Amino acid sequence: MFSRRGFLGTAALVSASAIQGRVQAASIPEAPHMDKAAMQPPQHPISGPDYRPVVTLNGWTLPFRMNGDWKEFHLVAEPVVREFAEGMKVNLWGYNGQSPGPTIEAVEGDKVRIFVTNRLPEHTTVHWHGMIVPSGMDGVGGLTQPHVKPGKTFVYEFEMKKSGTFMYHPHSDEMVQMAMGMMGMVVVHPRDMSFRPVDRDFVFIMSTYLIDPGTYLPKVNEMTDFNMWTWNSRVFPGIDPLPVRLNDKVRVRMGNLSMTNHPIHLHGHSFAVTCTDGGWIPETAQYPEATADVPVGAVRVFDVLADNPGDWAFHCHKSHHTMNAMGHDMRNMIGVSKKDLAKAVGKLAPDAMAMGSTGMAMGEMEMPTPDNTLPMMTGSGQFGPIEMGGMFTVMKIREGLARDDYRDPGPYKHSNGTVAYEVDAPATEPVRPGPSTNKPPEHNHGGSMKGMKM
Ligand SMILES: [Cu+2]
Repeated sequence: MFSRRGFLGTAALVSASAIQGRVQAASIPEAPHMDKAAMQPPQHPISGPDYRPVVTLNGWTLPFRMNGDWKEFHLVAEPVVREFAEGMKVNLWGYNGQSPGPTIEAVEGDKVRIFVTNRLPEHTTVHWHGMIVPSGMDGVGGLTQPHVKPGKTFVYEFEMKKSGTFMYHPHSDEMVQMAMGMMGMVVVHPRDMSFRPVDRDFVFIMSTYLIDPGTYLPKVNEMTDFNMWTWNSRVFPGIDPLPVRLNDKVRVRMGNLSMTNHPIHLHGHSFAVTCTDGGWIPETAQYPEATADVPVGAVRVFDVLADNPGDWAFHCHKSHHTMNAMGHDMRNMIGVSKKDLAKAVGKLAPDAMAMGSTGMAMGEMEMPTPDNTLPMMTGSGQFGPIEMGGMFTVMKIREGLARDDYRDPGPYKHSNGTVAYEVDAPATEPVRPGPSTNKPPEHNHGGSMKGMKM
């Protein structure tokens, strides 16, 4: 039964622990900063239960410090310059020097204290997508907390209730701040290390931007018509490959905070989606796939046994998403002869290029582009131009890689007789039915109109 004495006792206890929390929080840990857009080595735990750490494509894991039994992290929201690939830098907003922000890694049951300092010109918050936190720690500006004003630091404190793969992003001027690249991933390892262990664990987040060729700033009001399709704010050939040792069990964790879904396809293997931002999928509910669609505002994680050595394309299957800034209003000119047109245009504009009458393969063409703009399709492999951009990279499965070795092993050495090859003989014309048997019937519009009842 409710008693006044009991109530007072509880209230006193609560405020004592709240005050204690505030005292501890008074000392803000230093904020690590990253100046590179290259995959940093996995960060093995400095205390607490052991786990196999993730690596973030073109990214890093946020170091933490222990304070009593709390893991303390410090995120700094700030303007950053992010290189999308060599030859293109973009002014974004992010965390601790990069966009996306660093991956936050912890273990189920951990108590975490995450300091967020705002060095943006406007207010912000951080929302913990998919995580089970107290309502007041959910980071929805105005609804669950005041917005964090420029120059201020807020603290989020909660327990990592469940393991899995989650995301963080602002819930404060959300459209602008996410369109400027403010996001990151949270990986919570199971406390029981025997739960679905893997040998390699990769993580990345997908975001999209509209950046006019020759400019440096995304157009944040765009909702559908983007031209830069990124994994961790990188595009091919700037996206790190995924080096994997033959027969490794591999986990790939993919978040999507863009405005459309991305069907992500891995060549040469089948896999199962094992986890979403809602939690682990029971084995009885998994099924084999070669493409995993990652919906908007969601996480999909797949586990794959890398038992097929080689260089395996790994990419979004929307073909426009494996292109860089492209002219979407270009006409399809396949089959149109543009020889005369090109001559006429060439006199007026010597830099103009008539293209597309036999397709748009442009791997071997040199095309003038404005500064700070990547070719629409680019990159090369051991056999020639790859003609990709955007959300494309390669899983490189090799024998004998060392456990924590994530360096690019170079192109795959195919064994004799296992590469598609050219046949040195003319191809015979296929037998097609002759014109007499292919004559349109009389009543058809393609035939004579004579005798038709109008
Ligand atoms: Cu896509």
